[in-house]
Amino acid sequence: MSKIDLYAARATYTVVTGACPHDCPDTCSWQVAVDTTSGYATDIWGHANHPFTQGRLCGKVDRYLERTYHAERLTRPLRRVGPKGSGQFEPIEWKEATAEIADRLRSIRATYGSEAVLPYSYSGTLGFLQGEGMATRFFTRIGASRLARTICSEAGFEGYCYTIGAAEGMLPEDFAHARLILIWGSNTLTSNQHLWPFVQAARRQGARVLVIDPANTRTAQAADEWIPIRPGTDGALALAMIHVIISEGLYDTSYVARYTLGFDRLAECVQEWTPVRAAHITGLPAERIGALAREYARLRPAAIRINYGLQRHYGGGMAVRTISCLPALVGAWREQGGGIQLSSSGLFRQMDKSGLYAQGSHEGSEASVQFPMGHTGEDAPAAPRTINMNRLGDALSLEPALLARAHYRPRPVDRAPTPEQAGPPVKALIVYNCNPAAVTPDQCAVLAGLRRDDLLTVVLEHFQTDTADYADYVLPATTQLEHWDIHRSYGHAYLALNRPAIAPIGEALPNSMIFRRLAAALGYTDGCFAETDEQILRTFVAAQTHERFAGLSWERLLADGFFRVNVPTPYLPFAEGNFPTPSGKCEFYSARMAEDGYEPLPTYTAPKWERSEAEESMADAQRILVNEAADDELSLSSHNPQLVCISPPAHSFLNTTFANVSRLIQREVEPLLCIHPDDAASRDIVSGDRVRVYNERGEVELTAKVTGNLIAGTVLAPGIWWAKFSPGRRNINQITPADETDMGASATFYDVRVWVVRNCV
Ligand SMILES: Nc1nc2c(c(=O)[nH]1)N[C@H]1C(S)=C(S)[C@@H](COP(=O)(O)OP(=O)(O)OC[C@H]3O[C@@H](n4cnc5c(=O)[nH]c(N)nc54)[C@H](O)[C@@H]3O)O[C@H]1N2
Ligand SMILES: Nc1nc2c(c(=O)[nH]1)N[C@H]1C(S)=C(S)[C@@H](COP(=O)(O)OP(=O)(O)OC[C@H]3O[C@@H](n4cnc5c(=O)[nH]c(N)nc54)[C@H](O)[C@@H]3O)O[C@H]1N2
Ligand SMILES: [Mo]
Repeated sequence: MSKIDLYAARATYTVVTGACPHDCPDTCSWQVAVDTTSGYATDIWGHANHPFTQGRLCGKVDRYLERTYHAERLTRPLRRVGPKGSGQFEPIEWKEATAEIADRLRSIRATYGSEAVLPYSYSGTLGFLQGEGMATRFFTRIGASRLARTICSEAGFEGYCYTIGAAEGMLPEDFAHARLILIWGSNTLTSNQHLWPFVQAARRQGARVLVIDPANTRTAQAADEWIPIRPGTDGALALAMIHVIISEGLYDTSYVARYTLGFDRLAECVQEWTPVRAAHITGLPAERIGALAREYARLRPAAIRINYGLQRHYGGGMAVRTISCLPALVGAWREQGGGIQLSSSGLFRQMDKSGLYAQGSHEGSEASVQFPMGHTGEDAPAAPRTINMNRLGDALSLEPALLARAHYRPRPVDRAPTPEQAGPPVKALIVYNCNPAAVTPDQCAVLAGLRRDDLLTVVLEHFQTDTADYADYVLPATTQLEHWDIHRSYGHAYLALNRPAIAPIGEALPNSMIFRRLAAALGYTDGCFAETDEQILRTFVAAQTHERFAGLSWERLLADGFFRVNVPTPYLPFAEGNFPTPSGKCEFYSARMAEDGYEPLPTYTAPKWERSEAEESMADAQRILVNEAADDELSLSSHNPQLVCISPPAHSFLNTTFANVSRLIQREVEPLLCIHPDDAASRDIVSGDRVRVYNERGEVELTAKVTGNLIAGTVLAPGIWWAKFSPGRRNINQITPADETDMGASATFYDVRVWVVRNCV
């Protein structure tokens, strides 16, 4: 018997349809059984009718009830009583908390101006309302600094859009029709599980599945072949593939002639990109590169799935831009099962969000489609400054030169402000849907900022996270079981409605209500703070007049729980060109890139870790000299070369979410460092050893796992553990850089080198 029938048969149960709020391409629809006598949710499962969820939740969200009813859920507002970071708080009343916060905000704005207030949020929930909906109303009203939400996907997004025009491409269902599937920089079985049934369907029809990844991930192990590439070098592989496809005449001449721009120049610029050259860079045999290019061009339809793993490197934007040229070159877009998928967020780009944000949103780039409040370069002169979230450490510095560096500059043509133009120091940080003390790069700098006594930090949370420990006020927020929302997806074509299933736990409130109360405490009486959550969402749905949303209504969402954007099935968006680029073609040559300060043709942008080793170790040595054990470090560095360190998602966590649920912690065991047997042997490391992983930024202690499922020269630390549950209360973001990618000023988490030594203590 299906779950829904099971509970329908029980008089005291109701079943409520909702949606998973998490940052994952799958955006599942779920159903929750609630015991109406107690009001408790007792069961949760994937919606059986949802064509992509297909009745299954992942191992993490299967535990959503455990997380919701966790003994450590925050249930009352808290005020700090101990030093920052100590985690010592006392409960207070909501009224007191909002009044005190409003007082502090008023005096900060009077002294330093509104830009001294900085919102900080990312992807705790991707809901339109509990994400940035009400928050935007609040921060726009205040005139706070804006936040460029760059921590995840901007580089790839920008690179893709320069070539294709928008974040649109293949839909996941169509992977079932492919004969060749390249999974490129994505651990699909971990981070996009619901795509896998379609990959399997293709395999049953004889498709080959290849995984291009520095690690032999569970996805690579389940595929036909692992193509072990050095991190950050995918652009070189793609250039060599283009070289082979063009030089051997394997491209689709008529597709190229009709629907692409700049082929001749592309052909010229890839001439030097022989497989031999790319082999030196990528670590792959030249023969394998040549064969891959031929397979890709000949096996039709050919599908590529890129996720965001490969763009967390300095050249990430250019790499994605180059890879996105491949389907047009071979005409893969013509067929069902051919093309590429990065993100489907562009399917929702015509949604009208102006009413949602009420005060007038300030969306600049396409990037803001995925995460609202994106960059605002073209805004009215009075627009507040925009701070790059990756540079939180700099943003919280009282040094104007560092603050200037934290300003958002997504393109080479965007100039940095001078220290004099940097604006006021950040005096108030309001964090929601985010755990910056654990997830943001250059953790030492972030924590130094969060420790500032003169900084007002307010954290809206479910749990006492690493970040909440640094708050002056912690405000308890509701989970997805307790509030309304609407979600769109970045991995498929469905919108989903989330209905609350249970009453809020303790005194927790939805983010929307917390911002309403803060607005009220500041004396704002604007109508946009009076609308209820349900009203806001109804109005939002009613405002969608674009043909893609024809048939969408509130009633329909209530009845079905989800809605497929009006695009044809199968969806072959570029079978006859129609690229949403300036030229309407797939842009091998991009004039827009030239204007923005880039090379207009695909080119290789090397990762930073590849920079001259000598140059780097000199600089590092100088910095390390100021550390204690300096002599040790210096002598070590000469015979202990640095390793590239990547820290992709752990299977059982979602960033730091779920990393406090004991059953999921048990599955991940402990904070690990996967290391190749050769790299381990030369350092005298065996599995189970505690190792120190460090560089000039910081250090973290991990447990070694020696494994051949990784290329030599690269280590891998599955993330993201809570720092406070890690040795020395430090996690992997101790060693990650706040440096920005080539495009979109995104994060370069995986473009970093570390020393690894066995810990002798
Ligand atoms: N279980 C789980 N699911 C998640 C998340 C999670 O934390 N846990 N996170 C969610 C989030 S926030 C996001 S953004 C999405 C997408 O998340 P992604 O970051 O795309 O995650 P993965 O799919 O694991 O892809 C990362 C893969 O890329 C590989 N990789 C790293 N560097 C390179 C490189 O330079 N080249 C190539 N070819 N491969 C490289 C890694 O080894 C890893 O296997 O997943 C979401 N889903
Ligand atoms: N080293 C390393 N660092 C990384 C990455 C990596 O691969 N390696 N990945 C990066 C990526 S891709 C991403 S997307 C970021 C993600 O970074 P974050 O956006 O910080 O994501 P989470 O760690 O999941 O933390 C989200 C927090 O929001 C809270 N939350 C959830 N729902 C709500 C709500 O409704 N209201 C409120 N107030 N709070 C809520 C959760 O309790 C949780 O503590 O991390 C980045 N950091
Ligand atoms: Mo992400």
